[in-house]
Parts: sequence; structure tokens; C-alpha cells
Amino acid sequence: ATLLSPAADKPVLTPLAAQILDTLVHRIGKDEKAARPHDWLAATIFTVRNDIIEKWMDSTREAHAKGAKRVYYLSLEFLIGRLLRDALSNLNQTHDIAGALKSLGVDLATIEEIEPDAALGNGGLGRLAACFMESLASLDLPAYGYGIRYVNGMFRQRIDDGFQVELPENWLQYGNPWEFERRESAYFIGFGGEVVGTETGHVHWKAAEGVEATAVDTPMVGWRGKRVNTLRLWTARAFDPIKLDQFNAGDFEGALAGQTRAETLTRVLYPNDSTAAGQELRLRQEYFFSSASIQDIVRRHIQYTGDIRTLPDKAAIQLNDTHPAVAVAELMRLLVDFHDLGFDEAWDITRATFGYTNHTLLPEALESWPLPLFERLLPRHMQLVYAINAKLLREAKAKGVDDRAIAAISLIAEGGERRVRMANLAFAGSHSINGVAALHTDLMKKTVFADLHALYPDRINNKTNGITPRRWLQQANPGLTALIREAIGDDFLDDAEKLSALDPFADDAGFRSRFASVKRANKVALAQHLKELMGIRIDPDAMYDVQIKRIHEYKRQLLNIVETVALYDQIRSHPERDWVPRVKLFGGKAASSYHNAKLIIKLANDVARRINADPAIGGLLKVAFVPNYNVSLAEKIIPAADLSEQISTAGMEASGTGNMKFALNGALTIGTLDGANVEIRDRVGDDNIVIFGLTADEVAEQRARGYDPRAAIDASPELSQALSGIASGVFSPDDPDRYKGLVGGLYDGDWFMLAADFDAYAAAQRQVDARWQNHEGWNAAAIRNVARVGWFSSDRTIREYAKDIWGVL
Ligand code: DL6
Repeated sequence: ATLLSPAADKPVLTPLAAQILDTLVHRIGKDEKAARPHDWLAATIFTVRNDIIEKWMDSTREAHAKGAKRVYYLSLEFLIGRLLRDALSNLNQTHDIAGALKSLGVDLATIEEIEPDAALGNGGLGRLAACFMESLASLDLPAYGYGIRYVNGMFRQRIDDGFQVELPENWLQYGNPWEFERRESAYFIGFGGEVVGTETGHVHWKAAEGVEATAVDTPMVGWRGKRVNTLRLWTARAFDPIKLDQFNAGDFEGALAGQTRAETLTRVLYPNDSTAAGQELRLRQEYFFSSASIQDIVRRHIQYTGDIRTLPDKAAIQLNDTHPAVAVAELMRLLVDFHDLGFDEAWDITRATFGYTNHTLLPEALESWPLPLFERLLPRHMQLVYAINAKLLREAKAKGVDDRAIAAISLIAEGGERRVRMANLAFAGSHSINGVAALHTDLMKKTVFADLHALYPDRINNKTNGITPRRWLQQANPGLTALIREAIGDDFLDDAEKLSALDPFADDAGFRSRFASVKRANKVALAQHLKELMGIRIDPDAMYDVQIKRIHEYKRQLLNIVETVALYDQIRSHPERDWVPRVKLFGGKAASSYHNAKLIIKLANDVARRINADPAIGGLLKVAFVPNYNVSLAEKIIPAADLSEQISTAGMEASGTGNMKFALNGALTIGTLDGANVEIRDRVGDDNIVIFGLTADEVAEQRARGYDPRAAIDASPELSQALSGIASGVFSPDDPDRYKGLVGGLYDGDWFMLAADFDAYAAAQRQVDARWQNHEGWNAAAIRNVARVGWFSSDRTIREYAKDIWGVL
């Protein structure tokens, strides 16, 4: 990459290297000597950005010229992670930029590693939104993502003496070279006040408070740079940032209070995943970003077409769960109050424009707001919700729906505190309601939405989730990608389903051996990383058995930990047996208010400390809880995994997407028939996955019949012994009662059916051991997983949304 100038004996830089250097000097204001790694990172991003901006403008111009229908993805979460590697890879510039940086004495991999994770999401729902943004651009579909630019995203997790400690994650500390503030795209967002009649017979919402939403845009680069779309995140500011009279009178805090109050709106991401988040600030956040997004969409539509009535022809708005459901009422408000449409016409336009995706059936995660709160904050929306409800319930009554079903359909939950049900509002206001895996969609129809489904049987449809193979195979696992290219060529890079051509290679001993070498190299790299990160040594020849995801009782990390304890007991009791060396890796964050989830983290750490220090185990079992699990860590762990733990109580995990990432990287799944596991099994085949436990129907039956966990525990000596060890303080000698309550909860109720599934799980694990002993067979199954899960590409998912819901393909 560098040429030596004979005259000066100084390297002559390539144009690209010169550009990076020029950016460093003139944009960052540092020379090569003073530049720190973050300066090089910023200079590199600014350089790469130039190309992206050109494509971005082309994409926008083209959509405009064609009068294309746009997709708007409204999501309170976008868990996008790092962007540099993704952008370089999608633009095919990795090689050139690495060379240019090298000539400047900078290592690309090193600066990629210091890019902060944009962690504007909790888990699966937010990561799905990020994969969707990438696939939308890759499929050349004009789209905007709309969300919030949180100053502090997902908290940073530190493990102190085994306990989770939450610290603010300051991802904007060094600025963010990817973003563009659009001061001109700013909107008034009102809260509170009252609704008054006007002389013209209209109503007018006189908000008591107002903040300004300003757009901050980030380019989303598609595969092969085909298209660049926009992720538009809103930031809040006060209209009057400082009250000068107050300031001059000496009330400094009071003078800035408005600004502080406004900024609070976009300060933090609620760190909840499938747990209740009922605070007023959350509703404010939801309305803030929904209103700004809807105003922006309507403004753009009017600017391009001048006719609000054609909105559904030009805009498809997808609600990512109920968090933006208030957008339904907001669009109605704009159509009725500002565009003078009659209620019925406005309602038809609204329903034709919106689609709603449900991501959970857990009752505690189904949002509803106390009526007085909703009415106080959004008085005009409250009126509209009542009007929508009246229309809905009259329609139901006319169709002969009985009173019980009417109560279930209603947007207002009666009985106890009256609440606005956001899922019912989203359902009523959308022409399409989808689940995220076949089983989940089926359960939606039978449970939470049964009565709405009976009334509108054509609305619920399934769109099984997917993941972007660019990030989760090509970028995360370059070794495997190169091996696959060598074997089957490059077609799979543009169409992940072409990975099927790899299937026959499972029977090729030479390929299996090369496949095993790639996996081993990934395991060595992970071992090295974990040694640096947490000082632990893990053996790359042991099986890497991984459970990484949010910590939640339904995901059953506890089942895994208890089985680990049982295995530990077994290894100690039967040292003569041929045990398979295993490394059990856990990672994940617990919502800060979720007591049991935090206790499960502590237990994993307590068990790890005890087992790892036991010389009798002789390296056969090692346990580690990896702190601060995030997207970047997932990118390192998944390519190194042998076994993927997907062991939720059947019927409770809507889909899962980690399960897809692991399979795509050649890990075998041990799992229940839950979420997308069902469809993964259908595709990889029974022989290439290990399924155990109750089905969703059986879980429902047992619960209905009156499940007796005590009987289940008593019937399993292994489980009883492991639980009594944990409960009696074997793993917590410093606080022997620490886990009494947790274990007691299993005896008393065990809602997540740990005891019911324990023996089946333990037996499945021994089956995994037996399979591992046959290395050739294991590798063949792993290769078949890679070859058969191309269907779980988010390109396929987005194509389905585009055809069936948005009408843009
Ligand atoms: O659809 C994405 C993802 C699923 O894969 C997970 O199974 C599901 O738990 C998750 N849902 C949520 C729900 N949170 N809320 N509300 O994160 O969605």
C-alpha cells in the first residue's frame, strides 16, 4: 500500500491513506503524532462516510423520483452495535481501508474494537430492528427507522463479587461520527393541558407543556452498498433552553429546569425486557417519539403529494411492539384536527397505513396505562381512544359478539383500575397484526388476541424472525465464510438460502476437518479474549456450551445452572466415567428491578467460583459468567460455540433470534419446542438438533390440571440433591440462606416448569455428550446446521413483510 519516494525517503501515501490523514488533521485537529486511537477511529469513519453520503443522497433522490412507497419502522429500540466493520464490509472496502491505515501505522482491527456499541435496545426486539434496517437497505427498499437517541443506552454491567452492578454506558463520550443532526426537522410535542372547542367547530388541544423533537440521522448501509437508508432518532430539547429572567434573578437551577426536564425524555433507555415498565416517563418517551415520527411522515407525504388521502399508498408504518401504539391515536389526531377529515375516513386511512408486530405474550409485558395518567398527559388522544373504542365495540356488538368478548376486545380494561390497553389499540388500528414465529402466531390467535381474532380473522399473520447473515456470519465469522466460499462459491453472500449447497460437504471428511479447524481457531480467539477480559482460562478442546441472552426466569438460565450443579455432583461421584470436558458460558443482563433475575446471576457466579476451584473436577467442567454481554461480545462468542442453549418454557419465548445466529455458525441447539426452535428443527432435521421437554400444549395442560412441582422434584433424585445443595448454602457459604427463597419458589409454584423439564433436560445433555464423543458425527451435524438455516436470513423475513404487509414488493 505504501510507495517509497526516493527523494524524501518518506512513504508516499495512497490517495485513501492521504484522505484519512487529511481528515485527521483538518477535521479532528490532530497530527499523526498526537492522534489517539479514538482520533484514528473518527478519522476513518469520517472518510468512509463520504462514500456513504453519496449513496445515501442517491437513494433518497431515487425514491423521490419514483414516488416510491416508503416503509417506516417505529421502534423504541435499535440495538445496532458497532457500525464501522459493518459499513466497510457492506461497501467492500475492508481491504482498502485496512491497507491505507496500515501504511499510517494503524491497525484496523484495533480501532474497530474501540468503537462503542450503540446499545439503544434491551435484547431481541431491539436487535431485530437493527437486522431489519440492514435487510431493508440490502433489498433496496426505501425505509426509515424511527426511534429515540438515548444519551445512555443499555446499562454497562459490572460483576462485583458475583453481583450485577449497573453503570451508565456513555456511548457518546467521544462524539458520534455516524450521526447528522437535522435542526430543520424539528417538531413540537405537547403534553397535558386541555382540549377546547374553537369557533370553527373544531377542537383544539392546548398543551400545557411542550418540547422540541429534533432529528438525528444515521445512515444504514445495505449489502454491496446497494442502498443507504436512514435511521432517524429523536432528541428532545426545551423551546426555551434558559429562562433568562429567572437566571438573572439568581435562580440558576430554575432557569435551566425546562431544559433538564426536556432532556430527561431522551436520557435513558428503560432497561426492561419483557418486564413491566409502567412509569410516566416511559409513556412520555413513547408519545414523544411516536408523535415526532408521525408528524415527520405526514409532513413528507404532504410535501411530495399534497394529498393526505393517498397516505396509505405511499407510507407503510410498522409498529415494533406496542411501544409506539399511541401513534395510531396521533395519526388520527393529525388527520381529524389538522387535515379536516371525517372520523371514519381518517380511521380507514389509519388502518390501511399501520401494521403491528407483537413480540410477547407475557402478561406483564403487555402494556397498558392507567386511564387517569393517559388522560392527564394526552387529553386529546384519550378522546380519540374512546371514539375508536366506541366504533370497535359497536361493530362487535352488531356482529353478535357477547359481553365477555366485548370486555376482552375493549381498548379499556375494566375491573380494578381502568387502563388503556395498548395491544388492543395497536390491533384495532392496523390492517396486519403479526407474530414472530409460527408457534407464537398460533398462540396469539388462541390466547391474548383470541376475541379480536374471532372478530377479524384475516388480520393475524406470521412472519418468522430472521437475522442478517452479513453481520452474523460474514463479519463475525470470517474464517467460516472463507471456508464456505471455497467450497460452494459466492452465491450465498447474496442469498443466504444458497448455503444449502453446503449440505453434501457434511459427508466430506476433508471438509469436516477444515470446518473443525475454523471452529477451533474461533474457540482459541474467544479463550484469549476471556483471559484478557476476566482472567479465566478455558480449554479450546472442551465443548463450549453457551447461554447468552437477557436473564429472565422464562428463559430458564436457572435450569441450566441447576443441571450444571447436578453434573458437578455426578462427575465427583463417578470419576471413573468418560466425561466430556465442558465449558459452560453464561452472559446476559437482568432488568435492574428484577430481583430473581439478579439472584440467578449471582448464583451462576457462585457456582462458577466453587466448581472452578475444585481440583477434583480436573478441568472437566468450567463455568463462567461473562460480564457486560452486548452485541460485540455476541459477535465473538457465537462463532466459537459448540452448543446453543435455547431452553425456555415452551410457549413463552416468542421466537428467539440467538438460536438462529448459533445454528448459522455451526453450533448444535439443545432446546425446547418453543418459538423459532420449532422451525429450526423442521429445517435442520431431528438428527441435527437435540429437543427435550414439555411442548407448549403440555405446559398449558399441566398448568390447567394443577402442576405439582414438589412431586416432580421428589421424583428426581438428581434434581433434589442439586436443589438442596443450593438451598443449604453449599455455593454461598458466606450467606447460606441466599438461595432459600429462589429454591423455595420452585417447590411452591415453579411457574416456569423447571422441575417438570429437569430430567428430560439432563438426559438430553447426556445425549449431547454421547454425540460429542463422535467428533465426525458432531461436525457433520454442525455443517448441516449451517447449510440448512439460510432461510432464517432477515432478508427472507423482510421480503415477506414487504409483500404481505407493506405492499412494496
Ligand atoms: O421478536 C424479537 C424478540 C423475540 O425473538 C423474543 O423471543 C422476544 O422475547 C422479544 N420480545 C421482547 C418483548 N419485549 N417487549 N415488549 O423483547 O422479541
